Amino acid sequence: MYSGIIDRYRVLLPVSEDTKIISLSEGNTPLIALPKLSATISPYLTLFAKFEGLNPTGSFKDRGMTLAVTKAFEEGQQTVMCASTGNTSAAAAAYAARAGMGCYVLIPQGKIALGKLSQALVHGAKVLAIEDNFDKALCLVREICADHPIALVNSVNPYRLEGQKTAAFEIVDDLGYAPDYHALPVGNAGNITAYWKGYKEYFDSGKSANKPKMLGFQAAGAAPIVSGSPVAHPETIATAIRIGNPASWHGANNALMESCGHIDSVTDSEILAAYNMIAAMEGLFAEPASVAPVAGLCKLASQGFFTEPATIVVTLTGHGLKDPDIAVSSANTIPISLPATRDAVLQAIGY
Ligand code: AN7
Repeated sequence: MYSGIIDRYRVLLPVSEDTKIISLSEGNTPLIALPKLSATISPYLTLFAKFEGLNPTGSFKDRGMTLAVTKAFEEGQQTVMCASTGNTSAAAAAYAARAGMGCYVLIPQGKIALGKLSQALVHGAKVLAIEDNFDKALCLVREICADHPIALVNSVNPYRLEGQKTAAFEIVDDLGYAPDYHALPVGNAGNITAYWKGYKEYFDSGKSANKPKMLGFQAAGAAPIVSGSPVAHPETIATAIRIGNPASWHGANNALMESCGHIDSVTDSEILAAYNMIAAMEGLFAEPASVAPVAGLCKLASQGFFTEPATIVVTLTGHGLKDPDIAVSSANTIPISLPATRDAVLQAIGY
């Protein structure tokens, strides 16, 4: 039994035998078959969800954060800092607490989901809400960390991507091969860069015989890579990917080009439809940004993109509980208030 991704993939990661690992037993997330969704989207497709919402802080960020905080601790740093649309701040706060380090997070005021904010607060991070967006927050954090003794733990820190690549290893280890396509949401573009690195490393070392084509999906109001230029005022209900100038833009383009992949955008209403569809049809609750690739596959299938049988893994990057406001406001139903009687309950359920 392994305790976390560094323990499991130690030889493929930049750690030594003496490295003290800061872990919350992240990783080893399930690959869940999506038979009903597959049949609904296209007769050609066999879909699996890599449910990263089941990591300790509820998102894929834990994979990168265990390594970034482990290395910061090893280097003698006492404090970490990040800009975040929410999930990075939750992970940074949790792993910093685990390490006994301080943590500062810069977030766009009013634009992070309640679950994520509560995590940063409960783990004791100092939360600074700026009157601007994520892109500005990241600029500020990069400047400050460059000339202060604070470790930057955004995905511009290469250890973050090294940790995140382990999700690709797990998929190949579970399936026995790489899928034909791998679909995921794109915000700052670190994850698509990291997955591609992971798939390539497994291929190059002979652990898989093939590599997937990478499919990235941005929200239509925050789609700089799709349009080819930065978005000054990104907007989407999927606040996790409300990013106008991705730090790993080059990495994403490289992954798309090398894998012969494709990047596309989906509207907020397409995202909400996918959010409710996967929850109702397959019992999986993922936050809005996470289902952008589900919406994207619906869009591509309806355009005739898939013309032969294909296995596709979709990363569900964050748990639905992260954003309870969206869940309640977008649900097709509301709680029914009743008197506390047997008759009232029976009547309400139609007997
Ligand atoms: C659920 O937390 O950028 O393309 O600051 O939380 O690697 O940025 C979050 C991003 C997808 C996009 N899904 O991944 C942050 C942050 C969820 C996310 C993404 C994020 P990247």
